[in-house]
Amino acid sequence: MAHVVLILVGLSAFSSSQKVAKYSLQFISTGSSAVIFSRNFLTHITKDMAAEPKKIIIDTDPGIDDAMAIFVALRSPEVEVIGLTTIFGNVYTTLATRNALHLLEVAGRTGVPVAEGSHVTITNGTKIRVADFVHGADGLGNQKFPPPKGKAIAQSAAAFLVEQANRYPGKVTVVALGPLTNIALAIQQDPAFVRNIGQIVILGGAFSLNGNVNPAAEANIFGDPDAADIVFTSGADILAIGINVTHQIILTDADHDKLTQSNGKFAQYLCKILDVYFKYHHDAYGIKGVYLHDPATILAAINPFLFTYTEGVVRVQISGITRGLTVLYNKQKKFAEVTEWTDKPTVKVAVTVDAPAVVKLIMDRLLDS
Ligand SMILES: [Ca+2]
Repeated sequence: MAHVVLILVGLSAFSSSQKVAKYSLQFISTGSSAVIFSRNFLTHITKDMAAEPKKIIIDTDPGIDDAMAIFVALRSPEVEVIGLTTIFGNVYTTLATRNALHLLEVAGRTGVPVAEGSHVTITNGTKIRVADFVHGADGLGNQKFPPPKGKAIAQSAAAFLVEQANRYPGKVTVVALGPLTNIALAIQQDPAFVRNIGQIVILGGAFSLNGNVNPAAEANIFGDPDAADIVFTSGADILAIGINVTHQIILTDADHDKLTQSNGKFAQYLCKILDVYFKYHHDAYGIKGVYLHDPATILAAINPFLFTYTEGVVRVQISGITRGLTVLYNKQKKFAEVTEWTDKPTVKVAVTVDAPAVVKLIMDRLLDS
């Protein structure tokens, strides 16, 4: 019952805008008692929707679905991409930087700065896991694209994140599409970062289901679990989009056909690189389609109402066979003992998604280019 009261209080914070009213109805229709919003959260969102384009920095390890995500962001009038920061994950960091520069050249958006991120984990670990078997050895479907003409800026990713958060306090959203090393470094370098950054939208975690690296862990969290635990417990305003929702968001063979038939430059480019990604999903999951992890997370930054959320404390296992496991404490039980979750800040974790709406938006924006 307490949850229902919270929702109604939250809805009273909406303006009379029709756009917002539509989202409200969609939200109510989920009927999930697990969905908890605070008044502040909803006020924050409605304020953002009415404002000018939201400034976003995409922290990325391109990556085939990263490429889609970057293109969707660049085609979305609701956001202004003010920079890309790079990280290891799908590929090593050097290649991630090269691919980020390349994708901006493909998009004709070379004015967007690229800041190179860490080559090692937050604990200086040099044994990096890369997912070249998912995205191809070059991260972009083994297409042997020519090297980009542009270069990364001199600033590190973490320094760039800190600088932009200071320049536009409360106005910058970081969309983190790879391991969280750069974000954790920004938090360590500037204690004010968690207050100055508007929101951190994270693609990461497997909440209440198996991971995609192993049964425990999702790939981005597994890439640097120590960094992920720092970020989740930092007190920043965090939305986490885990594979428990992104595995419902599938680009099908039929959608692929539509991209193939499109004259749009992004659609044509993506058709070149998608084959490797389709083959991996067919072999690994037995599905005829691909999961849209990264582009869906961009849409969560643009319109959080495409998802519903629960709120709680997330801790990350940093050792042992469950290294990279994300465990959400939903605050329903009051434990007698002090736990590793006690008194830690809460984050919002996606629990449901309007998958058809998300796929349609991604397709519309990729086809219309
Ligand atoms: Ca990624």
